[in-house]
Amino acid sequence: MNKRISMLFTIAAVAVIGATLFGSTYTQTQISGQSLDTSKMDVNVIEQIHQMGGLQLVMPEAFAVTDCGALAETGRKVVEFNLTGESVTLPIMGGKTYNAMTFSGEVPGPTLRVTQGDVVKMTLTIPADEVTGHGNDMHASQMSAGNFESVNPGETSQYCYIAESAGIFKYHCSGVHLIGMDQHVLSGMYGIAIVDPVNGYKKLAVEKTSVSNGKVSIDRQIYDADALEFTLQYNQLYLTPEGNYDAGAMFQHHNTATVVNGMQFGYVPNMVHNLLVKGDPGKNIFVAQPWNGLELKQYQSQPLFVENGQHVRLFVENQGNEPVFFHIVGEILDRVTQGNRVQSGATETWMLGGSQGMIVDLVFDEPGAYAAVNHDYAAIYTGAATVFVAGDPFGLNPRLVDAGVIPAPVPSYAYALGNPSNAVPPMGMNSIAHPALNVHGLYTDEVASEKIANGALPLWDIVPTLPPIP
Ligand SMILES: [Cu+2]
Repeated sequence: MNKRISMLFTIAAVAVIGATLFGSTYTQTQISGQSLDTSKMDVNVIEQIHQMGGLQLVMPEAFAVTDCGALAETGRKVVEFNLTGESVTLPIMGGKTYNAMTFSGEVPGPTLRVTQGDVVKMTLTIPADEVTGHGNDMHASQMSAGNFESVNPGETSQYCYIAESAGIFKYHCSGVHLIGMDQHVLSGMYGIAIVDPVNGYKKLAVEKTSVSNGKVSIDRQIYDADALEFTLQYNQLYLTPEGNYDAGAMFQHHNTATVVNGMQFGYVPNMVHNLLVKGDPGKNIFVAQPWNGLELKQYQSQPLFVENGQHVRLFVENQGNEPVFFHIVGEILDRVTQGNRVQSGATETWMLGGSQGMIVDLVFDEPGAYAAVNHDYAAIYTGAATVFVAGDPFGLNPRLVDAGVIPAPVPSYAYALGNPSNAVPPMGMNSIAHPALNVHGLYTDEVASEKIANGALPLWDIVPTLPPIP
């Protein structure tokens, strides 16, 4: 049986099962897909259709066209997105490791960033020594599932699509003949595509109030569309004590960890921040600091640094099986966008179901440390707490200047320590460049070396060379 026929057989089988289960809902004609009975149709309507030139089956362009050659000649920008499928061993909290499956050695996989209307040329390569086949389904595409085929070790596969809709979209391991998609995705084979709106992002309006002669009035503050951007991807791990995927735990929704960008508590302070703030690397300034120590290299936790009064844009995706109740302790989400439609403003919490994303725009007004959480206590305590530090809440500027770490006071610690490389998406049309990036993320040493070659700071090498902080 060839591939296409076997797929049609599968669809027919599903239809028959559906008909059996739902009895009267399906007629035999619907199941077998036989011709319309025109004798029962309105004759005038048929005549009208005839006069209009007849019915024609029209498919949206992005759905119909997957021919990379044809799409390359449409005059659209073609963006190549190359991934490899690799099983690797990566650390988990508590000093253990687990058997991860990755796109290109990273969890989450590399972030794709394009502009609405671009052609994405997606190429998946599976190394010959990889233990299993993999696939790739990008939710930013609109193509028949038949295009997402399993790619075997030693093979390369490609598909093309037009990114027609703006927003944040999941991609994940998936293939028509791929068994164990749940294992692959929940072991790390997921990522996002950001599709910037063709006309750019909108300015951000934040409502404040002012008082004059005892009367309160609205004082609307407008921020430019350009923003400092981060990505936060939520997921769970379902592991046996040996670090293998536990399907039984998954089916019972008994996760063993909640991860943000692949790690539990990956964005909290570490010993360097302890030293800066408390003068002692051993005195923790956050309740849980599991990735604490220069020897952890790229896995050492790193907070996210922003300026006060700065437009911040977060691309948030729920990659997992459990809902995410996204909330930032001490802040209000100034704007929530899904697709490119604004869903809410001035919101305390916004919920994401599985495989759902959003863009959160906000401004941190006051200096301080703010925890972005999944406001489900089980998720918070198992890893879904991410620390943003806005401005200079610890008064470190004079000490950092005295030590020669920075030449003059800075509006955020990112100027001294950088922001974690795996939380920062590629630059888009309204991105503010981060002052610096540090090498941080759940990825292999090979990937870490690539990040260093591209200018990200290996803090584990740099920090010991800094003059002592007075
Ligand atoms: Cu896979």
